[in-house]
Amino acid sequence: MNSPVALLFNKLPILLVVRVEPPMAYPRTFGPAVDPITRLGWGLGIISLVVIVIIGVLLLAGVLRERVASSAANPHQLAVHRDAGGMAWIYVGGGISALVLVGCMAWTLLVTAEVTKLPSTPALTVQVTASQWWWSLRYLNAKPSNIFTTANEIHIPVGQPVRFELASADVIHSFWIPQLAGKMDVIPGQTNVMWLQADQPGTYRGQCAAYCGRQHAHMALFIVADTPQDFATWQDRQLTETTAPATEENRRGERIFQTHCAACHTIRGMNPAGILGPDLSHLMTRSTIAAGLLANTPGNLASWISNPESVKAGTRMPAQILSEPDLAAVTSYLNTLH
Ligand code: HEC
Ligand SMILES: [Cu+2]
Repeated sequence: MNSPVALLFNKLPILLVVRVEPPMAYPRTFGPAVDPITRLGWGLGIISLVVIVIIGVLLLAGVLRERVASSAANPHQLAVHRDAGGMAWIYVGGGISALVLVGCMAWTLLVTAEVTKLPSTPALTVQVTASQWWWSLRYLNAKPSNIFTTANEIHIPVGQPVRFELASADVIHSFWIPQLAGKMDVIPGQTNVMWLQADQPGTYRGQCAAYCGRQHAHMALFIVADTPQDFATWQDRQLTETTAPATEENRRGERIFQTHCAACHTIRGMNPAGILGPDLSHLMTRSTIAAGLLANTPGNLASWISNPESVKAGTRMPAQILSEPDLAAVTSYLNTLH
């Protein structure tokens, strides 16, 4: 069953539907915090190519140029012949190269200044805390009751600048959503500030971009750029508090959650409220679990909860020793967290 041929045939349909443009392709970008960098990248690339072509042509011309005739006295001896004023070529070549390089440097500095300049009136500020191996997201608000926390999936309103304050709970990570912004390191004991803006609605994939341990590759994040109405709806949903579950099964699930999980996880409106793991208040509004590793389906939730280690080796969430019915009850309860 598991022969290489069978594997190939199992995987073939997946290979065929792989999108031509991978989700993190950055030759094409979608916002003012990154578009100048993209233009710079293309520009420097094209200039480098032109330089290579010019030098290649000159080199070929030099190699192929007919040599000045050897002196008649000794036909085996090549004449070393220098045009008067040949040094001028060196000055011209050196001068042009220097101009091009200084121009590239100036362009780079201008772009750097442009993309790092924080917007004076951001639509919102999100505090991002990176941990091995997931992202906690706290949406700040002047009104404390409007502050909420979520994980891994950052909703923002389309077409508006959003400010990010980046902190780390453990090691160095790097916050990178290639289609929307350049990389920014996330360093323990320091808060780095950056911004981005998405000009088109859609989901943009991001990834931790500094090796941060065993599951570094499974530390993805998503920016979902919503229309202003969709964003407002999402935000209102995040602000709602949990209510007592409707069925006996789910009430049991909630009790199991409180005894087994709430030391690490928060559900808005419930005590205690742990912060070692992602906020689960509105878990069902997220499309993936475990930082992009699994689609958020009831089956994946159950296998994650019963044995996270088998899904994401090294994860900071310990395996839960739960009976089958208890696991079903807690999973069913989590499925009510819309
Ligand atoms: C010791 C702390 C701890 C305990 C106890 C714990 N978890 Fe977790 N949990 C975590 C951490 C840390 C993560 C993030 C793992 C990752 O993505 O690498 C996590 C992730 C999750 C996720 C995925 C959330 C997301 O958005 O990616 C779910 C669901 C979850 N836990 C449910 C539970 C349930 C249900 C229980 C109790 C049966 C539980 N956890 C007990 C620490 C804990
Ligand atoms: Cu990381």
